[in-house]
Amino acid sequence: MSSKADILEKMKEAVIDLDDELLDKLITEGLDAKIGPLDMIMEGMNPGLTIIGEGFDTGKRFMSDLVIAGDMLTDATERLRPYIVSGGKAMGDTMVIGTVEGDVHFIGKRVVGAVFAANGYNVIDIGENKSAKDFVEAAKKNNASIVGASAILSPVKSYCGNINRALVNAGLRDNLIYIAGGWAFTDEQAEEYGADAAGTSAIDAINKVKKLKAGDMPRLKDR
Ligand code: B12
Repeated sequence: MSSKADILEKMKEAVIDLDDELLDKLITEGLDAKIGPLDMIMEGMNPGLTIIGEGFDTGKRFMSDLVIAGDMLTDATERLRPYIVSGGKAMGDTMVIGTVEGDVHFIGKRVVGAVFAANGYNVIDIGENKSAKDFVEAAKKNNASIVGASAILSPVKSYCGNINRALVNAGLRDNLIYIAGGWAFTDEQAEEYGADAAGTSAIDAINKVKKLKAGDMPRLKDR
């Protein structure tokens, strides 16, 4: 049997080559070899996606490559989701998560949602290109204790500030944890836009939320 490193490397190559059949076989191999689903997504496939993104940036790849690679990751995440969720013990807390207005990227948001579900959260995914009003309405309706905003594109990251203001105006902000994240999201940006923390990955996000809840990391209002 191939080693974990071999399988992850082959997954990266399969994404770079846009070979969805091979990726599917490698996921089966990965599951048989008991490789964690998040390791497969973040250490295997994601580096391949990053290379395609960089190729797009420098004009070496087409938009269609981004779409195909994005679809491959979406299918893989859906296939692996039950394996991420299987350890979860329901604890009654609700997280509302969505991608901000102007942004349609959803793969990372789904991975974050799956990790929070695996940690016992009832996750309500409101979708992509969502306004501050949509976030507030969903938080109110579902009595959310966590709101997560995904902002992948640089020009839309500041929209996370609009969501914070809308949560404040609705009187919800003090009673919930607000976490923002996405490609290259920094702690400084999170602070500037009024979030309690920035999550650079799904694992980083759940770890920070656990610390914020336990009081081991101060919420923005207490800093
Ligand atoms: C796939 C992809 C697409 C797909 C999206 C498919 C889909 N359904 O999501 C499509 C083809 C639609 C697309 C479109 C565009 N894209 Co695009 N895309 C990508 C690509 C290659 C991968 C993104 C991805 O899914 N990564 C995998 C996931 C798992 O990683 P992630 O998103 O970073 O998520 C993790 C963390 O960020 C964090 N996280 C994410 N969300 C959240 C939320 C919370 C609450 C928290 C705490 C954490 C968190 O945790 C996640 C899991 O660990 C990236 C390159 C890259 N390396 O990121 C470019 C990229 C993001 N795209 C880019 C661009 C420019 C575009 C377009 C504007 C292109 C165009 N000219 O039209 C459009 C924008 C459309 C729009 N309005 O949104 C740029 C952005 C540059 C910038 N500085 O803003 C990138 C970086 C490519 C590049 N290098 O140029 N794209």
